[in-house]
Amino acid sequence: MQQLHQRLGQNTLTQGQSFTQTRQQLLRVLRSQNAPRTGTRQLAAQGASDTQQKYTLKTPGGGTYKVAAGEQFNVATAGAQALLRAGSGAFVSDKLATFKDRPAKPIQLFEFEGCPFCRKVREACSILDIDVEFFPCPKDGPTWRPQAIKETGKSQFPYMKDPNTGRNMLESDAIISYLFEQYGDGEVPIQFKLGPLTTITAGLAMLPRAGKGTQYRRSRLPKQPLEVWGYEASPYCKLAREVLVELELPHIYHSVARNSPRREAMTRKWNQFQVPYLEDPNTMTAMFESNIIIDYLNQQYALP
Ligand SMILES: N[C@@H](CCC(=O)N[C@@H](CS)C(=O)NCC(=O)O)C(=O)O
Repeated sequence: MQQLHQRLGQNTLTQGQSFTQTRQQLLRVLRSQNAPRTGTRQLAAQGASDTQQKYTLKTPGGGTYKVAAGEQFNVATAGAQALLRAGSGAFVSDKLATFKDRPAKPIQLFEFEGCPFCRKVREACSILDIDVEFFPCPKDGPTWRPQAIKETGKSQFPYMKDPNTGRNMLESDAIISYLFEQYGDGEVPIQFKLGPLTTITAGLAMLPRAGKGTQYRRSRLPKQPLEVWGYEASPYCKLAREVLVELELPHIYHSVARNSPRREAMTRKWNQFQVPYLEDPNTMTAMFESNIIIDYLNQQYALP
């Protein structure tokens, strides 16, 4: 939007102006300049130019729900996890519109994919529709795991830090309560309140993937965190995240579960919605498709 204003040589974007007001104003300016009639769809495409100008898209995407050749087993086992957790983390909260406080900065999580306690917290973040900066702590990982242990004095995960409030916490249930208190309406959804059943289902959910996303593989770290769009219940996102974790790659995870209002902004990037989607600001490469993302991460960051 800002870019469009600059292109028009105007500075009409005033503080407090809604997107709709701004869009209508832009449409008026474009029309008054005898520009061809520009609809919402075209404006959305112009908004996408920011990502499209910066990043080279490695894959066109467009393969929503298609399973890549040879990936049937991986997708089925990753999907079984979501079933065992009854789809928790597939949808944002139906009360999302009433949640007032959104975190200005992503919360930070030190955790690993194969940990059931960590999974519960990731589900909560998808439901709350909040971004997370992940510092993966696979077993034997030489970077973030020792940092977390140094800060907490314990080898225990998940470990959460909220740069918005300064709160640092261990214990998944305490973290989930805090997150719903701070960024929800204070009410923790039922699937997190079933005591041992919550832990057992989260634990069982890990079994089909047989420890994937748990053990460190030698890697070189990127200068800047990678950026990923996805949500916890998606099997395709899970497969990509397993590799991010095994290679200890710090990444900002933009949660876009079903019904997330933030899907619109993601769609504007390349005029389509599909997750997982990766942007690597270190190589200025962007890509869709879990198997392409996995190959890219291994080629770019895994060491022999
Ligand atoms: N009560 C804790 C349990 C956390 C826990 O046991 N996490 C395991 C991983 S699933 C752990 O930290 N293991 C030690 C390690 O990985 O070094 C919670 O709910 O957060």
